[in-house]
Amino acid sequence: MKHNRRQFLGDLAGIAGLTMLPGTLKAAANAATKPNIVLFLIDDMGWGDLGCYGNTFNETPNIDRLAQDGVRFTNAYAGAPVCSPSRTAILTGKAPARVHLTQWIPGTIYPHKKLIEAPTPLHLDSNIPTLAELLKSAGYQTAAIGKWHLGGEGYLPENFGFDVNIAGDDHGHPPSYFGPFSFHNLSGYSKDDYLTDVLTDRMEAHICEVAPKGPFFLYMAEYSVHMPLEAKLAMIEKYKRKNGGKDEPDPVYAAMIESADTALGRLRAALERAGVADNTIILLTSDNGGVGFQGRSLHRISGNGGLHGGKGYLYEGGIREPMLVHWPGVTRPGSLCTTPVIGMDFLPTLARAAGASTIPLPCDGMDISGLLRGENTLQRETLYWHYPHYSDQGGTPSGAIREGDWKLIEFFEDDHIELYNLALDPGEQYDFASNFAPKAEDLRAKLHQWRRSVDAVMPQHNPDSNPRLAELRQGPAGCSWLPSAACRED
Ligand SMILES: [Ca+2]
Repeated sequence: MKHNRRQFLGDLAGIAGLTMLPGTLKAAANAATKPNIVLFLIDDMGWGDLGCYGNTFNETPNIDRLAQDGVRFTNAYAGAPVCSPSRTAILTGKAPARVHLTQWIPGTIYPHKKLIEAPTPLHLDSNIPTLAELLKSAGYQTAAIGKWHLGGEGYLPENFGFDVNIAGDDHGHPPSYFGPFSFHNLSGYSKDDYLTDVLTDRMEAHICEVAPKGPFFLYMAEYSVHMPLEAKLAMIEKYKRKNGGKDEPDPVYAAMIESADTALGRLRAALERAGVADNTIILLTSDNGGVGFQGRSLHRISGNGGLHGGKGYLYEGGIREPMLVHWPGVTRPGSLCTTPVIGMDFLPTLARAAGASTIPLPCDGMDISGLLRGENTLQRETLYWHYPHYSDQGGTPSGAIREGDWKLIEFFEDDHIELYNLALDPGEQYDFASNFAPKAEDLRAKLHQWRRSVDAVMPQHNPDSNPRLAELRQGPAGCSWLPSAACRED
């Protein structure tokens, strides 16, 4: 197999484009020096939804304090514009295109769109080593709390290297944020219990249990702030008063973000109480851009900080993410990093921090610990995305490349391209494809070459294409014709 787990465990390989990790092999011998690692993932949160990213309505004091204590990235990207492939990028260090998991699981079928989408697997490939397995082999206690969305029975977090799994299964979102709940290893509770708070309770108990025993890796994957929009009433009322009763900014969305912020605050307090705050890396980000408009909603949910598009698009609003890293003794308080980074970078970076002896190859990410130290040493010219799918938010099959300040998006339905300069035009309002045709063609050629190199699967011509029926959707097995909220799991 190309990505054999056993091979990986015995393999002495380097990080893609880099070499081995000499110092960290020695550090591996001394577990006491290993930092704890918390990957705090908020679902579907837009680039501009946090106070530290310029939002003046949402209240995020704890996340803002994390930014003050660590480094804030302004050009951090998700590996994909929707959940499952973005999480694949984070947990495997591989581009979603390479492992052919490019759509949220299980996806939606559009029988009459212009293109037939690339096939979507129903779970992450068991042969692909994960960050959890890597850290476990480096002596870490591993836990996943919250959303998984990379498969159901047989493909749960415990099947991919996590010792503990609380609430992680095939749910792409909760049926409701209020109890009773029916997740894997999290059920019961009452209608007065709010999911974000319940997960935080479990997180606190978990930290209390594992912190004294040795290094730990916690994949804290909030279900919030994904649909359905549901928050605690008192908090909603606070934001309604704040915006004078208007629909925008959305008071429920703001309340959901505040609950996620409170969870981050409680995480840091729990680390303090356990005496490990000074030896714990916290990396906070989201898996894809915020939802602009959902269903028949006439008001905007996330503005994505003024970026174009949102979840389900390869425009910046769909893939550029808030990202904060606090690594005591490494990151400089209140620092800023403008270098582009991407979800696949987390695995090699955190593996190196943990003193892992091997990095499974091929790896599409790079170790960004130099950037965390404030050194602009990353040798990387290009970032790539491949989304051969239709999204429920309106995105169409497309691919993208960023090189320096230039970004090209190729739309597969008609092969047209759009070229943007993100330094001059971060909102992607001015398409320069015809003005800078040689540049556009150069980037298109690089994008095609990259797709060949990772064996990316392309969508195909649809003989049943019918513009009049194009919006008809068919759910996966068990679902009837959409729209049906019960079938929407992205
Ligand atoms: Ca998501």
